Amino acid sequence: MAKGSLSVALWMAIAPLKAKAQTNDPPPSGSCYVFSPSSSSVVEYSRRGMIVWEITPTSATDYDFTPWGLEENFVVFVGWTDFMEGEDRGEFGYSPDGYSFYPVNNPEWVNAYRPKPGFVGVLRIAPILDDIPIGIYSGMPTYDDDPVTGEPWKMTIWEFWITPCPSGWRPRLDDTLQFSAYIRPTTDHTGQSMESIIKFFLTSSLEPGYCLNATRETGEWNDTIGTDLKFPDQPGFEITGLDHNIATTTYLTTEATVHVVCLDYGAYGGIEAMAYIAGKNETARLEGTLDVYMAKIPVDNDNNHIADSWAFNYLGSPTRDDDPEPPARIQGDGFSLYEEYRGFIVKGNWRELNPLRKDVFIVNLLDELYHPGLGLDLGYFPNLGITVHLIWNTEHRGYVNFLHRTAHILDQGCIVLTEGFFSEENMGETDIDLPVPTTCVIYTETIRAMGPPHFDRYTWDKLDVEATKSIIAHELGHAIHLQHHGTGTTTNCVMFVPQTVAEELAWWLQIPADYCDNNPGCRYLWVLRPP
Ligand SMILES: [Ca+2]
Ligand SMILES: [Ca+2]
Ligand SMILES: [Ca+2]
Ligand SMILES: [Zn+2]
Ligand SMILES: [Zn+2]
Repeated sequence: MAKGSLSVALWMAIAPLKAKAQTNDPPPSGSCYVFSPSSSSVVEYSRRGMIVWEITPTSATDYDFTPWGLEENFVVFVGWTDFMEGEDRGEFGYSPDGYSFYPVNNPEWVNAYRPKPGFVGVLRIAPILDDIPIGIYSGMPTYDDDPVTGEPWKMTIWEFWITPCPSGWRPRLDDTLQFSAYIRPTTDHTGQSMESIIKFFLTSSLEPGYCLNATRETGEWNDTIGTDLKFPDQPGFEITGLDHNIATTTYLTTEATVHVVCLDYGAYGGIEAMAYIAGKNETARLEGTLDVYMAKIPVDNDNNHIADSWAFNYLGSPTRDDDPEPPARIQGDGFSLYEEYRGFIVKGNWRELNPLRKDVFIVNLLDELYHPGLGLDLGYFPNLGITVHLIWNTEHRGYVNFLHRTAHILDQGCIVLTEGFFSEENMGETDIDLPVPTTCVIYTETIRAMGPPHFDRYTWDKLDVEATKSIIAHELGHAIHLQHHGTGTTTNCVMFVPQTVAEELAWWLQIPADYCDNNPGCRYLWVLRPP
């Protein structure tokens, strides 16, 4: 009985204490600090990245009642939480050095936290604590508290980014682009707004004019003398810089969208954004990257100043000039890859060229000014298959790519085809050849005077037109380095020159309407540029 009464007495002694413990005990308490592996100070603000955070628990305590009074219990870590769920949840583990990271089974071994690389926001990290319900000094059982979540460490994982240039965009005169910069989260872990002045900076190419043969000089901010990318005046921004290259928000904000105007068909450059975040000036990352701090305009990952979306960007070097078609003695047409991309104004409309095809520029005064409607066109010259761009006389300065700067390899001349009326000696005359500016003069009155049946310098016989077309092809042939050939060579060629009266009669009976394929083979002997 004595033994039993002792038990009862003990039970009597514990029971009220236990009841009291249930109402008055503090739960286990504890927290943690978060350190950056690269510094010895705790972290409150950090930029998004692949960082392993070091966690150091604070001392954790619990007090519960034993028959000898309030007494400390041991507290253990039974887990960790970042208060996130599913996909967003980071990992707790062990890191010996702050960089490598290992998962662990025992929450007591945790000293590191690895967030999801994309996480941006207010981060909270806390241990989950439980007591060992035995008094440290007495060894007596105590109230067994439920596990509790400790006081979380709070910090702000921020990011500041700028949106990219649309990937399919290529530069065009007066196009407008939009770029947005964002600071996130908008409110930090202390409840303060993350807003800042946001400043955008443009860097830009400085091509003269807006393509290789045209400019707009108005004295206005958007003429095409200066840089090729500029900030127009726009609400919400102060625009500064000699080249309109700085745009500063006029108010504090966590996001801003700025407009950029393109003033050149070959424009290239980039845009950066800066803001004051957590006590420092910071540069925006390109959206979706960790190590790019500029949005290129246009998208140009191979750095050839040509939009990667351009069909011929794959040809690579901006100075490349080896247009293969149609075949000739020397490949290329004198226009670099970048120049073919930047393009020309042709009769008032912009066009880009094809770097796989040889291009030539001609002003055809003979047909368009002197003899419209006669069907002279370019005579039989188109048979060579060269891509001809017929421009106005105002669209060249002798040279056609005269407004050049980037990736220029050659000043390429324009051919002017014009009327000379009458000459005692020639039906046509060409002063020099490309790439020098070249004039081809056709003496149509001389041709008409020689052509049957009327032999009249003021009337156009059918044969006069055919002969003129042949002479046009002959002179344009000279302009691209073709030479005469005579007796013993292919006679049915526009470059064939009769040496005898018989050959001359034969010429008028069958006026050559093409270039020869062999002997000597004028079709392949021309060149548009020096080697
Ligand atoms: Ca490119
Ligand atoms: Ca070319
Ligand atoms: Ca070409
Ligand atoms: Zn000749
Ligand atoms: Zn020939």
